[in-house]
Amino acid sequence: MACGVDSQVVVGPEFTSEDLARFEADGFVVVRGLADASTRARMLDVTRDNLQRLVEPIEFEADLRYPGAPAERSATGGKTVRRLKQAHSRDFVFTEWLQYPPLLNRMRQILGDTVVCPLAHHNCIMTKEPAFSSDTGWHQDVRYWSFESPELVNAWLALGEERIDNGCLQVIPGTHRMTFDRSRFDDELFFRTDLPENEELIARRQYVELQPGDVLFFHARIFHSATRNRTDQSKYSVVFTFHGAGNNPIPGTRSASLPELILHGA
Ligand SMILES: O=C(O)CCC(=O)C(=O)O
Repeated sequence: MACGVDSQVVVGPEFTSEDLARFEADGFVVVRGLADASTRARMLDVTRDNLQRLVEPIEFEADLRYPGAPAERSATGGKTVRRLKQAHSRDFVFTEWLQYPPLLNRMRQILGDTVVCPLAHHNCIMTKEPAFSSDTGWHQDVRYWSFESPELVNAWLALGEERIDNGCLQVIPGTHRMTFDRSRFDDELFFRTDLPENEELIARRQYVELQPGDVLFFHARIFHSATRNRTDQSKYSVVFTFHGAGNNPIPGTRSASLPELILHGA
């Protein structure tokens, strides 16, 4: 199977006990160089081709209208893509990625032997284009997801460099285990930045800068955000979410609207 390791980067087959302790305490951990150059190149080829041909399903920046986005699809820049959805069906390289032992083993360490990948959430190539990208406010991914338990873990693979200036993710460590009053969120369940009682927590943000091939594992309850891309180069990331066997989507919800992939370890 592809996805192997670049010769100059040594990646262990699984999390160390320090990684696991950090994930439990902070809600995130970065593994450097998990995806090799040939896997990234294949993913980038698919991304560029699908962007050029606007292969649906697509979420456009204008659909969400976050700050910085064009007001509508017919406006200048209105066809700027925010996400190529259903990444898994776009090319076999994504199936290979989901089965790649150094990724899957790590998910099994957190979620248990049988790891399940919902196709209804994430399962996308996140695109952040220079001219019309947007700011994503502080949120928890599970806010609109409906599972028996909120214990889901995301794997965010950087296809290129992710830095502060091109809108890398920001996270607030430990928030995956905190609970907050509803009044601290706005109508769309973004954590409000205008409340003095939220300031101290937001000040604890950490910027997660990534090199190509690095993977950010983060809990779907952790608060995260990102700014728009302020450079002249596109930023692309491949994102999937996972849960353990027994944590089922609630019937009738969007989370149960598509099948799930059951991933068995090698
Ligand atoms: O890159 C970004 O703007 C953040 C994306 C994100 O967190 C999300 O869509 O859930």
